[in-house]
Amino acid sequence: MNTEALVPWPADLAHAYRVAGCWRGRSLGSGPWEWAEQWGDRVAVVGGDRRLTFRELAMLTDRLAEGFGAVGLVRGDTVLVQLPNGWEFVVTTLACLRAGVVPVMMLPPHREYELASIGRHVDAKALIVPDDWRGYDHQELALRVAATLPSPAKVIVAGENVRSECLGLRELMSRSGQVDARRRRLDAVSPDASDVAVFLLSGGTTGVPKVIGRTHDDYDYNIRRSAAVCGFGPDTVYLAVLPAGHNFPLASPGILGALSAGGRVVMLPSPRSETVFATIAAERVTVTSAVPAIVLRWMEEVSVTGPDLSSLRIVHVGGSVLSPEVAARIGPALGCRVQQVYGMAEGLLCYTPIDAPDEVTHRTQGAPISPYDELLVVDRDGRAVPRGRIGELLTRGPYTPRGYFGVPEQNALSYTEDGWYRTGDLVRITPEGNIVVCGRVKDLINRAGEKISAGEIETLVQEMPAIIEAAAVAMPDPQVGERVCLFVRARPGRTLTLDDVAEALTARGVAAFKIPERLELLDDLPHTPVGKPDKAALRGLLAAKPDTRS
Ligand code: J2J
Repeated sequence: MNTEALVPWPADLAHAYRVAGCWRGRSLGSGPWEWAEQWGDRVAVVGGDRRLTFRELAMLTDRLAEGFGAVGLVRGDTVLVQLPNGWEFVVTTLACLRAGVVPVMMLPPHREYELASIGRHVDAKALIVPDDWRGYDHQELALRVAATLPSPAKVIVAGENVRSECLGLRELMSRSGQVDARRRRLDAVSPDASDVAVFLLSGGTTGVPKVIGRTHDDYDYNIRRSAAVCGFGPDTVYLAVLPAGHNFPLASPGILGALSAGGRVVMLPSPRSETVFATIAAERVTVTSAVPAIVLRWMEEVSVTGPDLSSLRIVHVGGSVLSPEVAARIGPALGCRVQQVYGMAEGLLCYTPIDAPDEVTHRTQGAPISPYDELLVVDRDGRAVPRGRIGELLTRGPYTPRGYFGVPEQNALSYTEDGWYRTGDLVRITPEGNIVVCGRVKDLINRAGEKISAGEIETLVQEMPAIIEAAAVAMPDPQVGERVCLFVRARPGRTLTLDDVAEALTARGVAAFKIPERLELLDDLPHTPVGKPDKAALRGLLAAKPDTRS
């Protein structure tokens, strides 16, 4: 990895965060053995038909970490991890943290376009994928992508059907040998706490790859504070249903929060109500996290005669706007409490307190996890607005890095000169210090918590010969919050259908969740005075002309 492409915290602040005890100077890779020493024989991870104790988890982590070394992956190398929620995801992530190999958290629906552009950007040395997932051949995809990357990249496959050109993940972790000796060897090459531990993907507002390097120090603090605020402990049974590569299920407090508190993690690759309810009952799940779109489905499909959800104490809801009305119905419907979570892969995390009054839980997105989080709400000219007024939220703090990896021009837009991250969210702060998300100024579509960059879609469809100009706009939707509507000025005499757009984007290797779900052809797009498509006017057109499909 090109470490010069990272943007570090200023040295004086880094020092202050250490002195304050936020940064403990330890690698996240030391976690599994520390946990094993405290909770050795208790079950740590459940995934498919595997149940791993903390001790087994530590041993597998070490075996895989050493296996990475044996195939030439060394500290500082980046690997694209595209695994569905299963025990392999957990072991792979921990082994990366242990060896200092940096996982880039891709999502299972990503295809050539995302894997190749991110893989090039981070100079990936390997892709770790399932053999086959939901009828799609990920090995084949990974081999195609690997062939386009600048450095020779290995394809490591989780599953049974490993092709001869690929390496088997299970084989890499089937190493024999002395456990303690291996542990010492790995301890000796442990990454520095200031090294990047994981690369998370940003929702993004342009076509530029935006990856966020989270250091061991910062992510450790993020996890520790989250686990404390959410009351995680050895009795926690956390169900991971959102794609585990998202910051929310991974570390808010999620999988890493539960394990580091001595709790248990149940990995489930699907948020389907039936499976989720059955798993909650079977594993006595106490807490899970979901985006509002998924919680809505659970609420619709839970029935009084349904399975036993009595173990469920808390649902964390975040990722997109949750209306106060829906928030108020979740508790009674699922028989648990709600904690709203407002977070971002870039850093800042806010939770409503576990024991907050309904007013706070239903109507706010909570308060930051750290007294060192700095918040600034500004108007369009960047001036602070009076407390309680709406403006764009800027933030800095001990777990909010100062820039994306390797994109200085983008960083000049997304961060202020003095290191504030521009969230692009419009918020107000209540007198009690809770954040209320009121809208956004960034140009993206939030589809069931998945962020889709309008600019990225526009750039891609503009490659189609039939299109002169295109603008992607969020279309409100009762199920998923927002869907992508594409406004297009087509070349005279050319026809264009939604299917044509879907076909072109699919052929280009774009993830299915980004594909527009409505197409509106216009003779011309409305423009702002500076000549950009006028999105406010387009949203107005949508409001006046609701979707008539089905
Ligand atoms: C409204 N909008 C929200 C909320 C995030 C925990 C929880 C969520 C994310 C996440 C995360 C929102 N109400 N409660 O990483 O660790 C929108 C905002 C924000 C953007 C960040 C976590 N919670 N959002 O969603 O990086 O617009 O992280 O800036 O995917 O989601 O998106 P992302």
